[in-house]
Amino acid sequence: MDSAAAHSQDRYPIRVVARLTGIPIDTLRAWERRYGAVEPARDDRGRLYDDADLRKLKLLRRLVERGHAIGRIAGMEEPELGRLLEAGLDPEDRDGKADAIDLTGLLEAVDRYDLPSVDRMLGKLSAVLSSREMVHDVVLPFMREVGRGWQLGRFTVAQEHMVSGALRNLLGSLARVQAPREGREGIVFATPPGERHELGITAAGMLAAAGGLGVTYLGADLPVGDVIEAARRTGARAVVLGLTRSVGIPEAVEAIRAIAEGVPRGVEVFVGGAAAEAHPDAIRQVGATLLRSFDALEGAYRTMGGRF
Ligand code: B12
Repeated sequence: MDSAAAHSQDRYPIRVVARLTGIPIDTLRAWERRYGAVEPARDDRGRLYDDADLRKLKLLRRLVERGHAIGRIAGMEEPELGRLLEAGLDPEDRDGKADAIDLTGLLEAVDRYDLPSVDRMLGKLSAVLSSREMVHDVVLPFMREVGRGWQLGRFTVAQEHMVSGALRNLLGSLARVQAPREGREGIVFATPPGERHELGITAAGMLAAAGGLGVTYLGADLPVGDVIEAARRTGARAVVLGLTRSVGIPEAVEAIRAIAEGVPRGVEVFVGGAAAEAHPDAIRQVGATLLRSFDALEGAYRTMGGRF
């Protein structure tokens, strides 16, 4: 038997397919169950995929990264998927814009402190939406609703923390599935000392992952030296900071100055969030770049090789 024929007999269990395609096991199962993306053979130990399945899954993954909805493309054959990939994606054609996603189920699960359901619903949505749609159409509106609920007394701080944790998990899985492609450097995400509003940088990290950029997510309220050290040790291309609270602005601006001065030459420091928007001159004077919106953030990511 020649080696091509031998290879065509190869069969891979789901954990190997997850590793080879970069698609998490839960997502693979969801793509199969709901959309019949592939129909692997089975033996008594579970699913067995062949090379054609692998090729199709890799194509699907790349198309989803570029903004196609899995529900629309899962049924296509390999040549059609290949043509779609070559054609690129007209942003106007992106799915998911027309229908607002109903967040009622998610918010009710938060009401019940039902973290497994929150995780499950977010997981299901991320299986069918592109990562970018996930951020714009689910995560940001969900964050806003939870924020509003907290202010109105519907949710406690504990419920808000529960949601923050679930979103950090989601960021982790997006960063894993959208592993950076060659030539694209990483970005460090943090908030300066004293700033505990983290959700803006969580969303910013998700968008970076969606664009195929590397994500080093440090979280909120970090010592300046730690941010600089992380940027240095990871060879980061940029640092993205969030600034929401308008209390303690002089200290926060000093922290941003120290980060901008302390990171290796060429590493750009971006700052977004309500308090940053309210102090554009201060941000500029300390050598950082203000991002007024997530669109501006995506523009910055594009200059670093991010694809949307
Ligand atoms: C959730 C929340 C918290 C949570 C934060 C949890 C977490 N893990 O992040 C907790 C409970 C910790 C918290 C604590 C406090 N909070 Co609070 N909090 C909020 C709340 C309800 C939502 C904020 C949020 O994350 N929204 C989701 C994000 C994505 O939306 P956003 O903040 O509107 O940001 C938009 C843009 O600015 C942009 N953006 C934001 N960040 C970034 C980053 C980048 C890079 C980019 C590009 C864009 C961007 O994205 C959004 C676009 O839609 C707001 C009120 C509100 N409804 O906004 C108050 C609010 C921000 N908090 C406030 C206050 C006062 C506090 C406390 C002092 C309360 C207290 N007494 O303890 C502490 C301070 C803690 C600290 N030291 O930082 C005030 C701030 C007032 C001010 N101007 O300073 C607010 C506005 C409430 C209010 N009206 O009084 N808070």
